[in-house]
Amino acid sequence: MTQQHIYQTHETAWCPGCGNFGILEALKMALEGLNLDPHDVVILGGIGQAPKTPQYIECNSFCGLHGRAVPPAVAVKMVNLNLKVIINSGDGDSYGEGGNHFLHNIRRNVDIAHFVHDNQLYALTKGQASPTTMEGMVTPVQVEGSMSIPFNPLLVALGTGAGFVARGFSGRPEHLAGLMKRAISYRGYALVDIFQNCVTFNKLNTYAWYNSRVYELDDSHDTSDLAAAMALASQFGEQIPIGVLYEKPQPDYNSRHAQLSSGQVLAGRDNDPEVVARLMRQLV
Ligand SMILES: Cc1ncc(C[n+]2csc(CCOP(=O)(O)OP(=O)(O)O)c2C)c(N)n1
Ligand SMILES: [Mg+2]
Repeated sequence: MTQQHIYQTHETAWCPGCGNFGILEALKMALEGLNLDPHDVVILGGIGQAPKTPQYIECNSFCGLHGRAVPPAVAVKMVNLNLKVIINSGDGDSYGEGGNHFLHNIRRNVDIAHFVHDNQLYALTKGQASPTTMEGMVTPVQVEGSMSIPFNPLLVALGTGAGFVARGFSGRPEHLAGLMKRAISYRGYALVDIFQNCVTFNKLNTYAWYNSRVYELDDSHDTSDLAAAMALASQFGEQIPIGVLYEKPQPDYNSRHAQLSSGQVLAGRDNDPEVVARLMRQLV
């Protein structure tokens, strides 16, 4: 049985004014809008301020190691195909330490919605540069300004074959909830990179900075057009598009896998405690 307003949220350790609040609100709206029972949802994160999200909304949750949100998410989906698997994690967690998992899970196309809270730095560890930090931005560690070329997650995802790529903004929670609903409903890996202001450490990409630049894509954008999506993903200046850039149905991992496609998943198997006990005895 499902009903509205069933997702309880908890007191957070985030700073007043943090963009994470808008993302949490959008997530709750999306889950309730899709009428998903908390029992059927798993939210995972790694380590960081953003990856605390799974702890603040009541459903199944798991927080792993820094950069390691994707592997347990893949595992959860594989043992129980009936669960909706969602990652809420940071830009550092997803594209830096977890960059390798990000790339290769796009190729595997496991059915996961990945919501990246992109505040363009490492907030939990006090503001060092992340892969998406803008060139020249001064941080407590990059005292002469970040010298690396920023990572473009949308372009990388499109270039690696992702079937669903979107961008949102924490300051537009209703718009963001719409993107999240589409990403959760998409069958396969779905990336939503979410601009998120960090009031404490990012004095460059502020709420006002994002708010004056983002514009919402309308129906005139053909979301099946990869070249158009790539052109939009490259726009990062005075104007930055938000919305679904690209959506293309393609077979997900489970439907291509011999056992998983026939529904033979671990969660559905009988558990013989005697077999488990025998295995345990061999290990001790
Ligand atoms: C292997 C490893 N490397 C580094 C750290 C330290 N660390 C914890 S969170 C974090 C950065 C988090 O940044 P991000 O993922 O962008 O999340 P945010 O705090 O910005 O929301 C770092 C470097 C760690 N815990 N483990
Ligand atoms: Mg971050």
